[in-house]
Amino acid sequence: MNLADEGHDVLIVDNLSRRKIDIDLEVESLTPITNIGERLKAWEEIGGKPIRFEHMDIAHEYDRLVTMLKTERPDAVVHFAEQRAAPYSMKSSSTKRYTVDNNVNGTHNLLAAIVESGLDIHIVHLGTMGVYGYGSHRGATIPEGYLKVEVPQPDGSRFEEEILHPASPGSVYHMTKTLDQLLFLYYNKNDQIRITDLHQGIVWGTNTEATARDTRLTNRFDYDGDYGTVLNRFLMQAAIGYPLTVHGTGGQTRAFIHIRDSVQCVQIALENPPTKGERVKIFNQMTESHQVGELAKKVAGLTGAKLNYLPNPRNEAVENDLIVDNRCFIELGLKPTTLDDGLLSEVVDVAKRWASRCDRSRIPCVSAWTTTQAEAIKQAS
Ligand code: USQ
Repeated sequence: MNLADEGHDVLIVDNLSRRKIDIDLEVESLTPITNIGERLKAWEEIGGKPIRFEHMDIAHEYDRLVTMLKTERPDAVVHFAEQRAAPYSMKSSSTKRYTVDNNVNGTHNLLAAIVESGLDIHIVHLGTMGVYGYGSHRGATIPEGYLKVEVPQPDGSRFEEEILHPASPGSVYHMTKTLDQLLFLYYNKNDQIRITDLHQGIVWGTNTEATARDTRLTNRFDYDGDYGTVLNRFLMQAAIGYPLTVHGTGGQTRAFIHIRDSVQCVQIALENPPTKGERVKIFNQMTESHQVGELAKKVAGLTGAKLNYLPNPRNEAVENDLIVDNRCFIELGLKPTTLDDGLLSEVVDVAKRWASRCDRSRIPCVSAWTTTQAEAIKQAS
């Protein structure tokens, strides 16, 4: 919607898999989500530039994808077509295999299709901060994708080189995004495909300026243990009087970005494409870092919610540091929306409005990373 507002001709290509996963998991977004046809109609009714829609599974309908690219001849493809939840990806061998099949195939099909089309199409891909991992970086700043290293030579001299930052995924989902990075590296080197990879942090907030224009355009608000992300979950839990579900000690530090900024970043990335032959551009799409336990305390302070420290279902460091370089977006004009009591309260208000739609039994995170974590969750319940 933001891109249509900017005057772009937008075609959505989607297999609507997220809606099917809702049916499988027997849980729905806290906010009611209208079907795609109704959403597009609502957008036009309120004066939005028409957006078209094509139902397609890019991971498995390769020939249709090539034909579509040749017909549409887009300047850019914004690639969001991936299963995006870490807990869902760790639920069972079936969800692990689905996540790898969908995410890796989808990305590779898109790259191969662009080469086959012969067109110069810029890919803007939604990657993740999780590719860098959440171990100790020993106080070092995480660079935007590339790490400067010194390589020792046999004669004792050294040369400097920039390599892709070592990958350290913390879930099968995050692993697929590290695999995407290698696919991009290769196709950029071999075929000079122009690519921007957005290493996004955890999104919080519910509405953007465009989605707030009509209730039929409301965003998803995932609160369940598989798809809900941490800050929105805490805010929603506070809204319904459910003790905040802090995993472990809450010492995990993560990168965050408000949904409005996320939308803004995609636009900035599209407006500043790499040149032909330039290496993959990597932007750290985050505005601030916070410790999960500190966030819980902040939400508790704001709302009076209670904290509940739970056995961590994830196999992750108890505590980590996270200093991130995000100069690329700031230099290109991003004005960060940082954690602000008003915006936090806005999420609580949205959650309160739809509280009756909440299934409290779906709040706990029960997807365990290993049998050790599964055992700990069982013991505690
Ligand atoms: N956590 C809690 N309590 C909860 C939920 C989560 O303490 O109720 C903790 C988790 O154990 C973890 C941290 O909060 O340490 C973040 O969890 P999350 O579910 O908010 O985020 P994550 O699984 O890392 O994934 C989300 C998105 C993913 C995106 C990623 C960006 O689902 O698509 O790539 O954030 S990042 O985390 O920067 O890699």
